[in-house]
Amino acid sequence: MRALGTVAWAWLLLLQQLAGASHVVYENLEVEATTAAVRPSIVDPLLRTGYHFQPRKNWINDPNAPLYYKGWYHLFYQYNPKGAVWGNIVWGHSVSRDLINWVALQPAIEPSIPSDRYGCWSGSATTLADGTPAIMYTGVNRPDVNYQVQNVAYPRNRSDPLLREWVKPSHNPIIVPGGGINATQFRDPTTAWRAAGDGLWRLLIGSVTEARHGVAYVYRSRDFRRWTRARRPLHSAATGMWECPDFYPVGAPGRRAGVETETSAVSDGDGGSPRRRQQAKYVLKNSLDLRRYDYYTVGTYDRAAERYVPDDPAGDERHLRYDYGNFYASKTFYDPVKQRRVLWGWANESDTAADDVAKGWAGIQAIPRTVWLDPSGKQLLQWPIEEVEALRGRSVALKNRVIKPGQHVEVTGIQTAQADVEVSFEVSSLAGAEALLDPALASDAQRLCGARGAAVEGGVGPFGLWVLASGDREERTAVFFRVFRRGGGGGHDKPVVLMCTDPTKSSLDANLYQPTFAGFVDTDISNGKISLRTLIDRSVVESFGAGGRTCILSRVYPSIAIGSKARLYVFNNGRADVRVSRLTAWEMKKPLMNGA
Ligand code: DQQ
Repeated sequence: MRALGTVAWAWLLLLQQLAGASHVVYENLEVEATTAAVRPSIVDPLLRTGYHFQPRKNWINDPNAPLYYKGWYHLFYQYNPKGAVWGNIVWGHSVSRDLINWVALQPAIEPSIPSDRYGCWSGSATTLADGTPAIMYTGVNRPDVNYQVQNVAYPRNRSDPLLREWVKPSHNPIIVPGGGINATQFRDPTTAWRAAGDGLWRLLIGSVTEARHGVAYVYRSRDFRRWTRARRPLHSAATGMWECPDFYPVGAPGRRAGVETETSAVSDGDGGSPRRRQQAKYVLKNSLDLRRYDYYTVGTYDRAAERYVPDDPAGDERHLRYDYGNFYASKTFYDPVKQRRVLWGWANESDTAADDVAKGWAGIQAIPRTVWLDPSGKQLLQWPIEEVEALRGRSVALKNRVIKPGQHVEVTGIQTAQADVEVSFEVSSLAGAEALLDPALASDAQRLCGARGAAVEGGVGPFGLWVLASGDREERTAVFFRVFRRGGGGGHDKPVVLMCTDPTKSSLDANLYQPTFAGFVDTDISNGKISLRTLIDRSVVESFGAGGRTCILSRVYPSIAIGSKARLYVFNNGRADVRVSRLTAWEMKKPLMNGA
């Protein structure tokens, strides 16, 4: 490795990261990285996120076993206590009263038994009938290959609301691969649920078949100790390995209240009337190892057959995503305090591993999001938990401001490197929307955004925000919408709305990996109205389009627009006028963040 030039070395590390090589151990990185190219601005502490979850230092990846217990929210996470690259994985542990201010505790689960000696990988928590939380997680038990088994851990002291110590019973591992399962691709147990009728516990484990189909195996148990695999998996699709499956019920379309995963409630015989249960919708989410994103389908759970059926038969090909940007290995939990379902997701860096070593930290969690079923019943809506609004400080507003074609307007009066921005746009007319004639682009938001980025003038749009922009706008990250009409539809088809984050100009450093991210927005824009909310946090731009119908998180590393030099603009690069009916931008305070 030493023979590699510094640029080649940096690119190699970057490619490994992008290829999803999350399980690569960088044995000599700390040494090698000192000779690798590190961008001077990357280590600027003002690029370190302020209000997104992160530990004081080092590497984190997947959120694990989020739960609420005796007045405290708990978040565990994949953590390398020894460095800023993946490796030496233990379960970091932090607690919070409000999901915003966090206090770090000692790691909760570390390698200590034969069945987790070489790694304590991802898993979930289940609240048992007597209120005890149980953690199920993947252990790696061989040094040569990543041979995976599932273990359980219980709190040593149930009266400790901070759940500081976890005990691994001697009957671990409790699930081992068998019956043709690929033992190196068998991981990430879900929260367990208990179905009325037989009262058995069920959970899912992600894997891949010989035919390269992603698969969620169902395991059942009466006592949470002896588990047997069901004859058929809950679901499977031709996608490659499924990491970190998540499976949960959602409320009726448009109802924001979450639904608890059936656990203790079922044992009391009140799991809901058969009719109610039959109508309930479920979400199955999988993290695609090959492409490193989280996709989900909405469907029904056939308890008798122990099968999940997506409502949209093409759902496994269409890949509806929680987030069209940098967001992976997510996990939800039901919050009994606010009766909502909350989603956590990991956002990796998009610099190089050598940069991360120089910074001394890598990885954050996205702002927790409340998720619920859209009134259409076809997709989820997501919105930052309301608690984040407690961080809002000074604000400025724009009202009824028309942005003419080619114009931009600066939002002044507050610092915007760490800010929360909400905007309501109104397009004067959709008549000039560009026709979307190329079927390859019409079905691929990512390609469409690549071809028609923020700098390409359009009919209706691009319009939106330039965030983390330098005074001369040479550096800027664009978050925007663009409206198209479908070709050949006689003009009566619903307009197509594209939402895009374009960070290609986010830094003067040309060597950063800064792809555009995009998703279509399933919204009715016939009245010309659409909203955008963007959480800006120094090196994160996390956006929610049309009330959370489409979300995009992007990591960016400006070289000039840092700290007080970061500016915020509204821009319109289309040919139709766009009115900002209202824009409010708040400075965001820094919460307690694990001592970071
Ligand atoms: N990360 C964990 C695995 C999981 C992967 C290891 C997803 O359990 O499959 O750190 O990022």
